[in-house]
Amino acid sequence: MANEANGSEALLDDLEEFRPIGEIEDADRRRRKDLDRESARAVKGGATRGSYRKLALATIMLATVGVAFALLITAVELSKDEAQPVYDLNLRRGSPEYRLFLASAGKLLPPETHAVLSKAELGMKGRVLIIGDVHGCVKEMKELLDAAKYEHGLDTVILVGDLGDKGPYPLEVIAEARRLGFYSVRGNHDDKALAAYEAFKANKPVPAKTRWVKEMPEGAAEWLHRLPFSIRLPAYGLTVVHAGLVPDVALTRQQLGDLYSMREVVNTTGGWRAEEGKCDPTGKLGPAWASVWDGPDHVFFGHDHQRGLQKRAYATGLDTGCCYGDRLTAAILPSLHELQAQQREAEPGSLPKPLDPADITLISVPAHEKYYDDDECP
Ligand SMILES: [Mn+2]
Repeated sequence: MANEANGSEALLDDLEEFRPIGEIEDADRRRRKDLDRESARAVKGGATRGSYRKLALATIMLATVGVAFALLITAVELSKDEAQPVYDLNLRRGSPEYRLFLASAGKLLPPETHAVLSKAELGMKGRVLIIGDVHGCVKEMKELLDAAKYEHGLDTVILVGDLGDKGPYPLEVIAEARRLGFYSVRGNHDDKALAAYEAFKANKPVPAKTRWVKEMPEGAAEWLHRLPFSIRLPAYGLTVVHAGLVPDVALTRQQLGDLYSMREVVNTTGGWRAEEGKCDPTGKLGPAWASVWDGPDHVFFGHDHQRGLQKRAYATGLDTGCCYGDRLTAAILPSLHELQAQQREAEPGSLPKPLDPADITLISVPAHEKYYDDDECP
């Protein structure tokens, strides 16, 4: 009702510019009489112009709802005939397609999104080696393992993801990781590789940068598909993700897309919000997430070669841009046996403490050459 009155006022305002005041007042009086008669009839419950209008409106609304429902049913029926949705190769974070992708569990998501490595799986005597973004640099990966005196069957190796793209030997990196029983989290490029593989299988175009997936054995694709978004080692108080975590948000409540794409966080009234922060190494949008991460787990991650090695109190960034001609870096952690011996010496009978940054040894090897140019940032 208020709207109707405002509407009339607006109409009168317009007319006032063109008609003499007397005429306007006459018209206004007539209009008010009409309205009075109409409302009097409405109170009596008789059929009025107003109630006809309401009836017509209700009919139109009912018809609209009916048509919408029919369209929905048709859409559902049509979608049943369509093949399984294939990855959208250009997913923008936050886009409806992206949300659909994250929601389409089963085919596209790994069977286990957040993996845990127990003490039994790690063993007491082997060390833990966490390696930064390899991006097809298989020669450097082997040299890094040699430099770390890696012992197969004893040490546990965890890759931070982004095994292929950019560098020269993506398939060899995956083959070597599978052969040696490495663990890895899923990086954004592993996801792109899977998407490209799905597209290739469906006879759809594959982006030039990801053509290598055409040679990928099915077992390798399945291995990539199974990579979880995070790996936790409770015995060490550490978590490995490809890109980052939003502070103050439980692991299981984190957006999976953030885990492999974020670099920075923006402070909002509702808490921190993840930002991809691509080409923003000076943090104009917000600080590097790792600089504000305050545990409890120590997080090892990659994905941010522009910032390079990050040594924070509760996080270590390991992407030192090997494919860009820089270095490949690993963090080495002592065996649980050794850690426990140290802790017993320090505080007899105490509970296991969080990972001490002093227990992290960093090691790196130089890239043989610059395999890829960072042409994506100005
Ligand atoms: Mn990445």
